[in-house]
Parts: sequence; C-alpha cells; structure tokens
Amino acid sequence: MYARTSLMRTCILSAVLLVTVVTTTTTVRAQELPPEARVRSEFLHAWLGYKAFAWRHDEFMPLSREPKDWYSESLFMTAVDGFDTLLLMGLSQEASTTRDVILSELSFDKDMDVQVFEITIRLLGGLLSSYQLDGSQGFLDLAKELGDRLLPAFDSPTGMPYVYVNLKTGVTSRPVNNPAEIGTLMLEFGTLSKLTGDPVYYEKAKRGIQEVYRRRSEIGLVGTTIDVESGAWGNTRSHIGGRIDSYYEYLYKAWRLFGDPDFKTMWDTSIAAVNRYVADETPDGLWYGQVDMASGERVGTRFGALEAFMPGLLAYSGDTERAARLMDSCYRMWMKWGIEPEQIDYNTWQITSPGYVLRPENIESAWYLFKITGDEKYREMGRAMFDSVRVACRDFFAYHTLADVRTKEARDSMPSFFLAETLKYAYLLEKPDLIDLDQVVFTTEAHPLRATWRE
Ligand code: DMJ
Repeated sequence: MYARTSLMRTCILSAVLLVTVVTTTTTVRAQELPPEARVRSEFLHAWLGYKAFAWRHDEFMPLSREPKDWYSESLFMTAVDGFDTLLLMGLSQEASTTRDVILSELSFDKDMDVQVFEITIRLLGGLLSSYQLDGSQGFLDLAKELGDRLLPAFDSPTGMPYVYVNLKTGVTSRPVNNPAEIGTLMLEFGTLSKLTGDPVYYEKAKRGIQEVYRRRSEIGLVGTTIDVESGAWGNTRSHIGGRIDSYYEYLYKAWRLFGDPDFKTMWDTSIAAVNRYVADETPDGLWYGQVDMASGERVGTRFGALEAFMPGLLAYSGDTERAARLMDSCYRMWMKWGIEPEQIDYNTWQITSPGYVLRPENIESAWYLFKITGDEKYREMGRAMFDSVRVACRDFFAYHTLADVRTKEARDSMPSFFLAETLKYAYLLEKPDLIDLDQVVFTTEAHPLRATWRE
C-alpha cells in the first residue's frame, strides 16, 4: 500500500515537473506563437494542471493542488466538459487518453442526488457534442444512460423538473426550481431524442419549458423561482441574470437547432417583453435590470458577469443594433476594474458582488458579435478581456478564480466551464471559420451541436 502511494506521488511529481517545463517553455515562447496557438497553450496549461493533480476527479483546486468532487463520487466533470475543446483545438493525443478514460471508466450507476441542470449542461451536453465530433458510439451510449437516469426528474404534477434527482433510485428532491434550470435542458434532451430516435427526452424537456412559458405574467415576463408541484411563482423578480438567463437562450437556440416553430413563437413573445420592461435605457447606455414580473415596475439596477451573455444572444437572433450597445456596456463593466466583477449596480457603478469565477459570457458575446458582424473591434475586445484573465488568474499550475476583482485576491477553484467555454470562445475568436453558425448551435456550456438529423 505504502509502495503504491509513494509510486503515485512520484508519478504526480514527474507530471507536475513536465507541466512546469511545458508551460514555462510555452510562456517564454508565447509571444512568438500565432494567436490561436497562444490560446491553445493556455488551455494546455490549465488542462495539464488538472491532469497532474485532479485526473478522474470533477475539478482541480489550483492553490491547494487538490482534486475536488461535487458529490460523494466523481463524475469526471472537467474531463467530459473539456473534451470537445481538446478536439476543436486539435489536441489529439490528449483527446485520445481522455476518450479512453471516459469511455472505459465513467459510470452513472451511483447512489447520489445530483443537480439536473448542472449535470445536463456539463455532462449530457459534453457527451453529445463529443459523440458528434469524435464519432465514438460509447459517448452516445453514456449520454443515453445519463438521460434515462435524469428522466424521473420530470415526474412532477406540472411536468416541470425537480432540481435534484438520485441517479440510482430516481428519487427527486427540491421542488422550488427556476426558469433557467427548467428550460436549459431542451437542447441536450432534444438532441438525445434526435440521435437515439426515442422522442421521450424531447417531449419531457419541451413540456417543462412550455409550462414555465405558460405561467408568464400578463405582460409576458417570468419570475425567478417557481414551485414545480403547485406551479406557483415564489420570487417574482424578472431579469436576465442567474436563474432566468439561459431560459431565454434556449427558447431561441431550440428554434435554431430543431426548427420547431413553437420555440420561435415563445422566443418572439418573450424577448419583446424583456426588451420592453427589463431593458433599461440610461444616460450611461443600455442595461438590463430587475422588474416585477406582474407590473413591470423597476425594482433593481443590477447587472453582472452572467447577464453578459445577452449581447451574444441578441446578435445571434438578429438584433445587432441592441447587441452592439449592450456589448459596449459589458465591455466598460469589464474594463473599469481590469476584469469584470460578478455584479454591479449600473446606476451607481458600485460593485455588489466582487468575485470573478472565470466566467465566459462576456468573451462569448464578443465572439458572437465578431462572428456575426465581422467587425474586428469585437475580436480586439475579446482578446483584451482574455489577456486580463491571463494576467490576473494564471498561476503556476493552472488558473484560479478571484475573490475580489479590485484586489485580485486568488480563490482556490477552477470551474470546468473555464475549459469548456471561456478558453473555447477565446480560441474561436482566433479561428472564427472553425464554426459555421448555420450548421452548429452552442449549448449554454459551449458544447457545439449539429442538427445532423436535418441534413
Ligand atoms: C455555465 O455553467 C453556463 O454558461 C451557465 O449557463 C451559466 N453559468 C456558467 C458560466 O458562467
């Protein structure tokens, strides 16, 4: 036993040494590399840190150099979430090792209550895009197994899913859910239906999102929390931030991916209401704050890193004029402190939540605007934002989050979406032709899905 532990340590230390040598070398040479290779080497830096200290675990804690699992056992979160970025970046050797580990060792037969939304966007979405990009049947088999284990979540009186489901027993818990966690299952469950030929996943996810939409207020807005058993709203604040954000994103993207006109209708009605009531035209530019869902009365002027997905979605759905104005606000929010805080009050420019957790949304929006308008200024914005992440969050072994963007105090975490999303969009800014937006729809976790069933 002692010999094995000591051997493992030696292996880890050798790997770390290798990481250090590789990343130091790549840093020294970074300025000589073409821009896309520079982003790729940053991805490798983060990935190899994860591999050296947290391989087969959900996440890497870069300061303590320890692995972290979300639940009692690992679901290989970072490996699955980051796999399609490896493929898109052409890192085939890393992809090959990762594919082998996922396909031979990942199991969902675990007696654990898991958060349906997070598991869907990171794992189900990751497995589906991996299947489409890589072609290994094992990814689709795992996706189907996971989809089947998540399905009991929809067994509520309203058809809206519970927040948690047990992967082994199917027992559900936490009936107070929200539009984002209910709606942001559609692309993944819908794609699973299209690829397996079994309509059940599409139907359950569509019913869930429709039940939220059906309960919108008379002026067309949804609230922050909803009880999936009674169908009653709890928190009635309406906004585009956390707990609502990707509900809107999936109304539009489901239309793009599946061509189902019901989604187009729901999107058109919803975005009109959001632009009428939630948007806030201030002397300082365009923002989206908080309003009461029934009256439309303004109850808050908060905006932050999560809301920064909206310029991208507006541009993608054709409203480039509004997208450009909101992107300008988002970029100013980023640059005021050299990196964006989690949330500010846009009336006073006071920070209301000071951290930065390596979120992608602002860079993602810059990518959509660059891709759609072709205006180089957006690529420059994305580059500047990513550069500041590199300066403030890169450490010896990987990347860390920030406790406060003013002090740049480090926090011991590297969420899997940094590899799945932030680095992917930074890379796509340098390789815009890699993706054809008429063929591919990105999930909220930046997993590219293709409507192969429509080709
Ligand atoms: C990701 O998991 C997804 O983008 C989600 O929709 C919002 N939060 C994180 C990134 O910030």
